[in-house]
Amino acid sequence: DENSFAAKANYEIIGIEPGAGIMKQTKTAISDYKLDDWKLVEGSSAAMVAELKKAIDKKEPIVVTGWTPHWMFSKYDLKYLEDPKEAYGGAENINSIARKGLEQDAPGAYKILDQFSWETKDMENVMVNVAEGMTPSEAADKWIKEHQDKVSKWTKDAVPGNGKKIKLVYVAWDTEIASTNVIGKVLEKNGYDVTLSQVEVGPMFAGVANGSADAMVAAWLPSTHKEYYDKYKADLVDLGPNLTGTKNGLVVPDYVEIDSIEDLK
Ligand code: PBE
Repeated sequence: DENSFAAKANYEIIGIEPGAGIMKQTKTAISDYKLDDWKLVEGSSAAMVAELKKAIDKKEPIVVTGWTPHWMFSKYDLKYLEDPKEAYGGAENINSIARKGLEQDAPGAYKILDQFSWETKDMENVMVNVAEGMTPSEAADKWIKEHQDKVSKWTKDAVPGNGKKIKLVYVAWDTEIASTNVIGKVLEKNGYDVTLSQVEVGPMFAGVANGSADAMVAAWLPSTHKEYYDKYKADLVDLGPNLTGTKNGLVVPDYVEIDSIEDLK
């Protein structure tokens, strides 16, 4: 019926970049919950947030793909739709991954990447500053300056880089823009000549696996990037979580009348 939430939201879920794990999870959700009339709209993380803002300004219904950590939760009143069928898996981790041979070629960088670990509130601090207008580089510098205690744990016993080149790959998700800029700066301060290279998610995994990139800190596991991880894991060195407790799902403004993915039917 035309007054249903679904009709008012145009049967559209506002998605992000086509290769993102959350897009695949959303396709699973559409099929698990039998949302045959719904379309998943491809776009970008930035476009998704822009659509969300537009809808909130007009108090209109909207459903987006969303994840935590994200600054949008501190800026807007939002809720995750309940996911009783667990199409989005549960809480996850973000892992750091190095290329094979990095430990021998750049032991200091390897050690720093291996010791890199922070919390949701740290990542959000950087993300909020970027969302409010700082460049990622400025926001990373500020966070590092204010958290020397954490940074010194990451750099403990790491030999200096002596100008050796390190290439980090990342995808332009707000979370990864934050983490990659921070760890990039920390590697620079330890004497490495660091390049950050923005790519799509498939090439990010492929690049570290084939050695054209040295590392990434952006593997959401075990579910979001399972497809990519399983494909390349034999050629990667998994350094374990740098952040625990992430979440993916469908997100709506607090003011909408539904609470569960089941209510989208
Ligand atoms: N995300 C943010 C990514 C991982 C980081 C949840 C949008 C994804 O879905 O692949």
